[in-house]
Amino acid sequence: MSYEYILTRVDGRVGIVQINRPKALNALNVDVMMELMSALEAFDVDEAVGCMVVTGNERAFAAGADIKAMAEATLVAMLNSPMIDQWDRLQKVTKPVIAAVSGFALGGGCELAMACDMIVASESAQFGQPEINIGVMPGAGGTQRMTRAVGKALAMEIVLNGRFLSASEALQYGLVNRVVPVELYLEEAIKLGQQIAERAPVAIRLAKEAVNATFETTLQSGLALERRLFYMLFATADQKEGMDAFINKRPPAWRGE
Ligand code: DAK
Repeated sequence: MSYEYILTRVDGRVGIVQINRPKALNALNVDVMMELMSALEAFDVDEAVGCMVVTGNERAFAAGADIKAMAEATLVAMLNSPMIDQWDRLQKVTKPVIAAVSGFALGGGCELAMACDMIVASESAQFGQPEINIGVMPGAGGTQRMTRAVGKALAMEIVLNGRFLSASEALQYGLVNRVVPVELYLEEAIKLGQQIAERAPVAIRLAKEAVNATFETTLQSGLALERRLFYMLFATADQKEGMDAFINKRPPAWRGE
């Protein structure tokens, strides 16, 4: 499959998608988002891939939705646009997705990173929801995911006053998993992806589902879901393999079934 706005490759068991619109700081239009999601969905059904990394370049992960493409849009055009469906597609990806972020992750770019399962940031990463500066507000999850990640007080400043978070602040407030020097952020994200991709695939899939369910449900329902998913794993060969390997002091050989 050839793409116009993204580059894809596989490193070990990690599928990597790079947004490649550097002149516009990787601004996200419908085509970029559709290509990105098509690539992730292709990796999601590829048995050779266990985890995905989404990245941009050193200067920008993505500086937001494409303002030039949106500037003249009507309400109905926005309503009918397939843009928001792309974030919904990302939520349906079953394998873990790591955002490797350097430079600007703003507006829709920040919302894209936050819709991933983990974020590895470079020291130069900047996160923000500056939509207020152009007369609108976040529309692809910024008010919801940012608030859940950093809490109401800081989210209000970010959304209402366009405050950016530096990489170290993002780490301090729990928005990102780790911060590494610029020259290492992609390598670090791929390394993390490789470690996850080498684990029991069905357990990884259900564990991701359970953690993400936290944001959708009550504690009691979440605990009930977790328990059912846990029991389900006893129908897999990998549960037998993992426990037998532990008991016999040997490394497990996962089959993904
Ligand atoms: N859109 C289009 N072009 C952009 C862009 C953007 N978001 N960000 C940067 N660019 C372009 C610039 O126009 C410039 O292009 P030329 O003028 O050279 O042709 C080029 O990238 C380099 O940018 P600058 O010259 O501005 O570079 P600086 O280093 O001076 O500044 C900056 C970098 C990131 C601070 C600045 O570019 C900036 O403020 N960019 C805009 C950031 C922003 O406001 N982002 C939020 C956009 S609104 C939804 C889906 C998505 C969304 C909402 C709803 N639904 C479907 C419901 C998301 C909305 C947004 O993200």
